[in-house]
Amino acid sequence: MEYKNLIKYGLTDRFAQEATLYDSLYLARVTEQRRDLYKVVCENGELQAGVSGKFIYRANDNSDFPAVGDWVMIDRMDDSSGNGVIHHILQRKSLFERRAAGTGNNIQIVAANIDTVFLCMSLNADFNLRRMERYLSIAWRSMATPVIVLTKADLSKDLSFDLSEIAKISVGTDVVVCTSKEENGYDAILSYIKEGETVAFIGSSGVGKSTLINLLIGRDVLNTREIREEDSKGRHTTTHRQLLVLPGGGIVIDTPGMRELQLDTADLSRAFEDIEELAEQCRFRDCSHITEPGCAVRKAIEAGELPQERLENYKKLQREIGYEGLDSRKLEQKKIESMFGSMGEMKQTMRNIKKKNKR
Ligand SMILES: Nc1nc2c(ncn2[C@@H]2O[C@H](COP(=O)(O)OP(=O)(O)OP(=O)(O)O)[C@@H](O)[C@H]2O)c(=O)[nH]1
Ligand SMILES: [Mg+2]
Repeated sequence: MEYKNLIKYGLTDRFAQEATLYDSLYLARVTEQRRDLYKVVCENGELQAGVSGKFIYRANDNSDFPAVGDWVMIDRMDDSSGNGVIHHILQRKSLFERRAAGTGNNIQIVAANIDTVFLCMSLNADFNLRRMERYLSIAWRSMATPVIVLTKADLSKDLSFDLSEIAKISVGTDVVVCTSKEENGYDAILSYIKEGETVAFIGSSGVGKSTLINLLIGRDVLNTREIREEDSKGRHTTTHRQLLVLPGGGIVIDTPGMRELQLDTADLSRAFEDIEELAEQCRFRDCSHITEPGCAVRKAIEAGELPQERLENYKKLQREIGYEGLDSRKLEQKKIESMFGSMGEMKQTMRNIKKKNKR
């Protein structure tokens, strides 16, 4: 099959090749998702689609369902006689996923098959190094190359200080500074968007992701809205993920503002330093502070030095992030994984970055 339209949407030989394995199905890319209804684009244009029953039957979690950016095999080329049915997802080359706060281990797919992920944070009140660390840690796992994008440079009180702060955590990741208030204020980003490649913008609500994409497109195709005056927080203007083609040839994915990411162990330790310090004095290193003799945490509760509630809250969060019941060696490993994905993935991403920078 000769593809023209899909090449504009980032089709590479590797996906075209894989698609030949499926007789009587058509290749398409997911451009939008609203709950279980998808918009996909195929060689003949856009159509609406849902997933086959097999997906629902076989899926273990959200990552088994199609996401924006996925290449899929679908049963028709237009939806004039009903929505299309997605039968397969082609093997993903990258996957940006996150665990949402307060949802246990529920995984959300932010975008699939992206080459570069712009981790956006604004230089106003939203500026928060810990949050950028979390973004970087999920980016390492995704196999996409992260780029730190600092937006709203016009609002920074001390740009050189902010940049020196970011340098402390950026570990080899490029940092780009932007503003929509100046002509060409977003040019620095353009060099990262190559023809046929897919980039995604992620970050808190209100940092200016959609504004930025509108500027890149040269038209206001996406809704944007002022942030709240009282606390500089965004209003969750973008409500679903969407893939768009830039006039210059790249493909961009806009995403809704991320609410807080789930805690990882490092955050847990920081937030519950008192308990972790007491735990070091427990007789057993892997004390669960329930029935073990010589438990310093329970002793502190009995002495009225530590509220029982605090221990319960700590355990609840431990359960949420799935670290409960791990011994200290496994816990250390988990911490490393949560920072960098596996070491192999981190190294691979580092190599990708080096290769990219050479080009
Ligand atoms: N001062 C200043 N304001 C900006 C800049 N970029 C965007 N804004 C404003 O910030 C507000 C939020 O921008 P959006 O583009 O809607 O933010 P978003 O990141 O897409 O937000 P969600 O869709 O809610 O995730 C709008 O009022 C923009 O005009 C900038 O560089 N400087
Ligand atoms: Mg938006």
